[in-house]
Amino acid sequence: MPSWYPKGYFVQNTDFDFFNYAGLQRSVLLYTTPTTYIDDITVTTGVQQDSGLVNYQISVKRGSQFELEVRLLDAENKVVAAGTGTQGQLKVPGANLWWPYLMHELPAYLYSLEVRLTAQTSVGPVSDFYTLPVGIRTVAVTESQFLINGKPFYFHGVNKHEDSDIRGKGFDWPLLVKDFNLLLWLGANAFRTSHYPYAEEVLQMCDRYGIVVIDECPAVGLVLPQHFSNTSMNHHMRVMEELVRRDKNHPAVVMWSVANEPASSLESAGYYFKMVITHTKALDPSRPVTFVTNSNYAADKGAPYVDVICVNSYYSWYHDYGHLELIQLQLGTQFENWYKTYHKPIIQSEYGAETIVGFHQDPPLMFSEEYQKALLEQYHLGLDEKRGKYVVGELIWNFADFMTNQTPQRVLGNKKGIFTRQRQPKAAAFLLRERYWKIANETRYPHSAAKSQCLENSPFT
Ligand code: GCB
Repeated sequence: MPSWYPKGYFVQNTDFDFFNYAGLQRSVLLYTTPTTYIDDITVTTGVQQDSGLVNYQISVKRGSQFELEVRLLDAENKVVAAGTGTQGQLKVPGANLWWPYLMHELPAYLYSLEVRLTAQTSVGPVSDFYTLPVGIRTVAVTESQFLINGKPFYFHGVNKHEDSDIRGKGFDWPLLVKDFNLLLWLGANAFRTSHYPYAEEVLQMCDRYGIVVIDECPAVGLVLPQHFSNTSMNHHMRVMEELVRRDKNHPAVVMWSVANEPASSLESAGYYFKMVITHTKALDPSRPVTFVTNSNYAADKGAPYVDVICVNSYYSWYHDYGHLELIQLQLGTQFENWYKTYHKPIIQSEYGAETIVGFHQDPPLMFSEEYQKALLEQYHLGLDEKRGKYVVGELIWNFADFMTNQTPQRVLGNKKGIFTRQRQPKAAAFLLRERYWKIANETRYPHSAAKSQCLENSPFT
């Protein structure tokens, strides 16, 4: 420590652009179990002709003398299929599928899987019971499409953070309901859990409202060669095991993201991502896997292993300041380079501009609301060129302004939100709203007014 710091002086350094809150951020629940108990349930779903398939696997702890009864109930609480034992397949003729927001009515259709255990133990007979919401849907990726229930799906949504005034990162139901209200208002059908797993209640809301999730693990800031060591890789795999174990049964989760903006052009990143991605696919063969890159397409060593290319770029923000006229060319080149190299669907997983609410400037200058709007407009023109070809999504950075460390680059936090930290709209929110509803109308309900249809059905209006 240089001599201009007091002896023993310590400051924690973080290598990411959000605030490193401390303390308990979520509820802590204590629970008891019977001697023999249901430890875990894994559900995967499929569709065969007009029947839904629900495959279940149940793990029971501390007992060998037990019976399991499994029942699937529809939204009216009617039993539609039943089974026994630790694994099996339930068939639901004429199943109601789980669809993303705007592709079907709200709320999204959920069945309930009831698992009832009875066991003989040394202390006598015991029983255990668990109910799991189940959405029947399929996810698949082709060379140029992301399919949900066999239909091309276009992610039009946001990146978020668990962050707000007063509460910081602490879980807060009213805030969550407000955020969902805004997502539905916006016509957003998806978000990425940048840059860590969110509270389970968030995913439960996504299941209910059909908000599709790219579920990201906390691997943000893998930027130094030593971050790609075997120790780090093994730890990363354990983290993916925890994430998959926790979130595997959420129909809303359609893809795992194993990292955000790692130094994936380093030689060692190739082996590292091959191993982490292969491991994640083995844990959950039912979902595609990605990581979010900002490396050059020709240098990225991890991209060969992902199912979908998720690419971040900040044209006319972190370079070519003010030169909005370059965006379309640069974005088009970015997409073409990635696609010709990998022939995989692409999501623009971040783009945006820092904007201080209430700053106005004509002609648009950086940090003004007009600049954010103009930058988005240029991106949208570039995205529209490739949408329907092989670009399968766009996620704005960021849903709302959020707190960061203090640095000369940040004015009271990161201000790239389309909403303020208090969830008030900037001008860009209205622009994005028009766009998302337009995309929804074009692609989902070509003959009807999705906007009024969906707003009428919204539980929040
Ligand atoms: C990024 C990061 C995100 C930052 C954002 C920004 O690429 O993934 O964590 O907050 O850029 O605003 O610079």
